[in-house]
Amino acid sequence: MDNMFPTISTHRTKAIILIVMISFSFFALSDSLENKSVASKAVISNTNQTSTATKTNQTNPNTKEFTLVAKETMLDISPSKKIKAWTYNGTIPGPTLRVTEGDKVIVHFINELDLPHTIHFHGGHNGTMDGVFEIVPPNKTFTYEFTAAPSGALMYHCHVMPVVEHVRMGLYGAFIVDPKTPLPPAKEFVIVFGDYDTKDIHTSDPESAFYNGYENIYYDNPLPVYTNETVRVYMINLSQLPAYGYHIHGTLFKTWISGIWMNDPVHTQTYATSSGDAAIFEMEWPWEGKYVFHQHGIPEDRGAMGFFNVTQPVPGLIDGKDIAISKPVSMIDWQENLTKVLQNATID
Ligand SMILES: [Cu+2]
Repeated sequence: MDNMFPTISTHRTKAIILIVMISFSFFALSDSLENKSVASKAVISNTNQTSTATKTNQTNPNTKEFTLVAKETMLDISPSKKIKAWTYNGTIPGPTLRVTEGDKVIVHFINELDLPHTIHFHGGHNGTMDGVFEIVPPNKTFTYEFTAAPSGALMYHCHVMPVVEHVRMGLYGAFIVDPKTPLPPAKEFVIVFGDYDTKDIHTSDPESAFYNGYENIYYDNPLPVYTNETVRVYMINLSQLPAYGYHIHGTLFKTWISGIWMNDPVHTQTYATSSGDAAIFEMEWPWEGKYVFHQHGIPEDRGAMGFFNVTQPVPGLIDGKDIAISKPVSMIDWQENLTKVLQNATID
């Protein structure tokens, strides 16, 4: 743990460069997207666009618009494992897409890979937007459009067969739908559980298991929270493993089963999700300390282990920025930047 802070600071420069590059890509794509009619949904068309951008529609606050580009990406999933992945926008997992229940969601999918792919969203939508039968060939695009529902921790992933291969290669991410009524304030984290094997992409016994695309990512870079701060975890299981329990130390936690807000929470010490399922957890600690979380059993020894670093609030913390007291704090951008830095991705 002692070298944690130097590690982060040496990566900070890389992170800033990456953010600048992504910003340029964002603006470069904006023009081309402005010209794309929203009404042109469900069409497969030719494209030469290249971008890692996601964007929100600025003209209508109830429309959330994103672009996901499937591309071949060399990236690290541990200090010793560099893999040739398939990604949405250059990382495993792809970007977290976050909307509010009832929003119109528009997702422009650009397939820059050599094989057909799709995006299948969990949650409600009609069959033409399901990302199963509307196969998107190489160098083609597809626009998904639907109304976000229900609220909860949902997900997206490629659904071309063999699905295990397409997901495990990296084509997956979190899709968070917030309720229309704002949630109570909390410090929020997204944890997407995945796995990989460098020798057999179809194995049921993968050598790597990880949160947000990198082995032991939050053991080496613990999640920072404060005593008595409400912590909310959106846990998304896109591994190909059997259901192992997610266990958190030093506390019981409230669990919204399947990650669906309309469910009543139950109190749990450990909660197992299967592949393709999710859960929302809420907890807090009155004591300072390091509180481990992990997939209890085999995956914890293959990289699915991290911890919350709980410290006393210090003077000068800003409510809603540093600490969640009366306002929420999302750590999702911080998490995504950390994954980008650690994966050190290069795109062909
Ligand atoms: Cu695919």
